[in-house]
Amino acid sequence: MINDITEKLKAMLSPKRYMHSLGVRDTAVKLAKLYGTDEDKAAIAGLIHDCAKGLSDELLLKIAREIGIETQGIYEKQPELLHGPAGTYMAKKDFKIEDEEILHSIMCHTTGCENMSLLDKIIYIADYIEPNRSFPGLEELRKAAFRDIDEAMLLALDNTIKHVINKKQMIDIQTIKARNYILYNYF
Ligand code: DGI
Ligand code: FE
Ligand code: FE
Ligand code: FE
Repeated sequence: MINDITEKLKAMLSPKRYMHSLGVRDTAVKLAKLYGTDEDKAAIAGLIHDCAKGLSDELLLKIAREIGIETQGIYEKQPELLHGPAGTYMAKKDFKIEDEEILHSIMCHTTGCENMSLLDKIIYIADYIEPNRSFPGLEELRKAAFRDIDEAMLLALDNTIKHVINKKQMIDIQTIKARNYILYNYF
């Protein structure tokens, strides 16, 4: 099954995005092993998380409305924030994924959300630190990821929020909820 998924993704994504997906898969499996959660789920979620990355803004908005997301506001301006939820929709429809934990981790991989599961955190962090990534502060985040996943979550969310502020973009409510959830429960 995972071979079919991999082949299909390779055909759908740009070579760079495909390599990123393999990186997220491998990093997610390492983190799953370390923190003791299902490695197969981590592999599948890591592999497919960006399956909706190639969709047009129009299609992202259309799918979002179809699954009941209010698109007025931030998503009109930044439809790319919807590639997680749209990815969940495609994972069900095109990749026949039914596992709710996998689907949820794809849904919230860009912003995070409240009550993130261990698998959600693993996919969020693996997406951030996989070997093809490079940005200032990455090494610190990589170390944190293998020491304390919640510390890594806070670092990653803070980094994203700073980045979004510097670009004068809106902060997604889910990003705020994710950060408050981590701070409230783990610090
Ligand atoms: O799809 P990837 O590039 O692998 O990574 P991703 O799905 O984590 O998306 C990262 C992008 O999402 C990054 O450019 C910052 C953006 N992002 C995350 N949270 C927010 C945000 N952008 C805005 N405007 N607001 C947010 O709250
Ligand atoms: Fe993504
Ligand atoms: Fe991410
Ligand atoms: Fe990604």
